[in-house]
Amino acid sequence: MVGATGAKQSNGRTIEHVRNDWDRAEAEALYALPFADLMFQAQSIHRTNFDPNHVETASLLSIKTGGCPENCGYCSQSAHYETGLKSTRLMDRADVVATAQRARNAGATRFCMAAAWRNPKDRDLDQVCDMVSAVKGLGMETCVTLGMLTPKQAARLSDAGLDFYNHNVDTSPEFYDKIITTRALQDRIDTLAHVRDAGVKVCCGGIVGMGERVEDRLGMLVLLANLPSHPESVPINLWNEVKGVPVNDTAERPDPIALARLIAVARIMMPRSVVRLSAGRQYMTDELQALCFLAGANSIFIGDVLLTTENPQRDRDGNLLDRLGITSRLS
Ligand code: SAM
Ligand code: DTB
Ligand code: SF4
Repeated sequence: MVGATGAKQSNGRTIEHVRNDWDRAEAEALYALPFADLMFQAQSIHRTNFDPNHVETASLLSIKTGGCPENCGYCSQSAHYETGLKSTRLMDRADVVATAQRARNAGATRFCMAAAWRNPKDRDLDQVCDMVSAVKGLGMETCVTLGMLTPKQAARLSDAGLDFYNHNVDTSPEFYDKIITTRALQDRIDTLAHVRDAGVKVCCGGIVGMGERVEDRLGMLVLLANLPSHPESVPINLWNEVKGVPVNDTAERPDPIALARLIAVARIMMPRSVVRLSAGRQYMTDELQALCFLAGANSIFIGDVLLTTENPQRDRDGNLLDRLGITSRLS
């Protein structure tokens, strides 16, 4: 059977071996399975490793917005494009903590702080470390995404108690330089290694809907699944439309079934990773989100905004999860 990576236990459950040697042909064969077979395999693996009726809730805050020197062709915050976004300085710690507290009260278990930097300056990192310690003190999981890090910077964040570092590969190695040319994919992979070495958990995924081929989406999953350790969190973002950026010229939203297939393949290839249905949920119907949860997605961002773009309203999310009998901190 295509994708059979585990052995049957006496209770009928499958023990999944976490593999880091996936090849493209295997990913393509999984993706091409009849839909029911693919979903069954993904759901079986999902319930072996997770409570299938629970979804994690994370909240985002842009702690330093805009003016970024990188040229990521999808991003509202790049200084290379006229997106109409107002740049800001690094927020004060007290404002960050107050926002985290509101997010916690609204049902978030993880708070992710993002800065539009190519890499943090050591002075800025001191302030971010203080924010991390304070948010952790609220009893929330912490995540930051600050661009590229040196090993020393990663160690400082670890010492501050950081739980997760988000740093995405964004797309396949082949499509990468159609989207970003100011840094190489290898730079991103090096930062991920520094984060791992510092003992911080990795949040790493990418974006679909920028004009990439299905092969690129699968190539991205192969890249993620073949990292030395699977990222603990894998955010799959659907490109959130931003005016003025180059991706507008190529963007094409995947058909809903293609998106559910992709989530299922991610679940099968990275059986123990939390897969987050990240940006772009506001373009998805309730039915598509339900299919993605069945396929193995088990995390979402909550809150009316992500960093600079829209996210579904809390009531819509709460209502959807209730109707699906999915538990979360939202209800
Ligand atoms: N500057 C840091 C970096 O690039 O690592 C952190 C912030 S950046 C906004 C985090 C990730 O959000 C990007 O790597 C990208 O995958 C995703 N992202 C950014 N803009 C997006 C958009 N318009 N739609 C979907 N995902 C987006
Ligand atoms: C991730 O993969 N998605 C989040 C988080 N990591 C930092 C960011 C989504 C950003 C969507 C575009 C915006 O709001 O600016
Ligand atoms: Fe800068 Fe991150 Fe946006 Fe790229 S994705 S332009 S690095 S803020």
